[in-house]
Amino acid sequence: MVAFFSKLKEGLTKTRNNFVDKVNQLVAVTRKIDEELFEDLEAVMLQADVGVAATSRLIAELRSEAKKQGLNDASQLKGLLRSKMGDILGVQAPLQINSQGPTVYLVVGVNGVGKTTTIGKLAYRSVKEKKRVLLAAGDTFRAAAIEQLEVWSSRTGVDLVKHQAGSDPAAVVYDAIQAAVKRGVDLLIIDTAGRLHTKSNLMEELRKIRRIISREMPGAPHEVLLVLDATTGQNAVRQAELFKEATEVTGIVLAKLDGTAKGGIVLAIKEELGIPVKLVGVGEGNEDLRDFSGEEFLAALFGEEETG
Ligand SMILES: Nc1nc2c(ncn2[C@@H]2O[C@H](COP(=O)(O)OP(=O)(O)OP(=O)(O)O)[C@@H](O)[C@H]2O)c(=O)[nH]1
Ligand SMILES: [Mg+2]
Repeated sequence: MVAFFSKLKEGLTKTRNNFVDKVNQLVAVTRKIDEELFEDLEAVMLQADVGVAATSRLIAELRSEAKKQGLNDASQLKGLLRSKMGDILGVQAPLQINSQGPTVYLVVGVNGVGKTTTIGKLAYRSVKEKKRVLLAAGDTFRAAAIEQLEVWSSRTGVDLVKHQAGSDPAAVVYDAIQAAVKRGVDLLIIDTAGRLHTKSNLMEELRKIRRIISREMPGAPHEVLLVLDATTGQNAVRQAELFKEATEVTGIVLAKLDGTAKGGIVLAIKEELGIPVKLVGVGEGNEDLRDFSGEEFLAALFGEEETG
């Protein structure tokens, strides 16, 4: 537990320098709360990838709250900002679980964002929770992709459904669903090839995969998890928009939160897309994945101690 928080805190150092430290500097040198201060705060948030929508909302709320509470010392704005950020991030959104049979998660995203690694870490965690897990190598595009999932499968001791490289991913998914039901597993996690959100034929393939899952198991997939790379900033929001159009994305996995200067993206995603961030990744190790908690994120970002 402590290890994860330390990693998150350490990983958000660049975002802290780029965001929280600048806010601190602003409120320290400016004693008075005035328009110029709000403009400066706005600029800091925008360049920290908080995004236009979340930034506008935060500034408007700071402005009206400062007035309402009759604040006049700029240093009082910092606590207010943290609490308003907490309101945007909201309460934790747990992963959906199917109590009637196997739970199915479909994992999607652009190339290299961390899909396969997320699946490996999720498999590791689920095995630790005594769940029976099955993986599906739905990325048939490259032989190396299947091998990479095989490594995770043997590392975590879970079975893998795979076909040859170059085969139809929909056929792998079909087999995997049958196997999941027949073997009575608790969780089936389906990997998919990285695809550019702008390539419509690849997005159509995703729709096909999803149709097959729902046809073979009504109610599934129970989560469509879109993995985003936290180091990409605003482009991640655009990716999410297009994936959301192509297929119902139910949750975001924000990978690579270790070492990003653009951690403000968490706020942009929540405010602009309304899709909950469900998991965060802070590295390539087994234990480097956790359910997203807005409170934990803010504590790490603001450089506080673990809350508990
Ligand atoms: N630092 C860090 N690296 C990560 C994290 N997640 C994944 N990676 C690394 O990012 C690279 C890509 O990860 P993959 O899991 O292969 O990404 P992918 O989305 O499956 O990639 P494609 O299948 O090629 O589209 C690998 O080198 C991973 O080890 C993370 O949370 N933190
Ligand atoms: Mg992959």
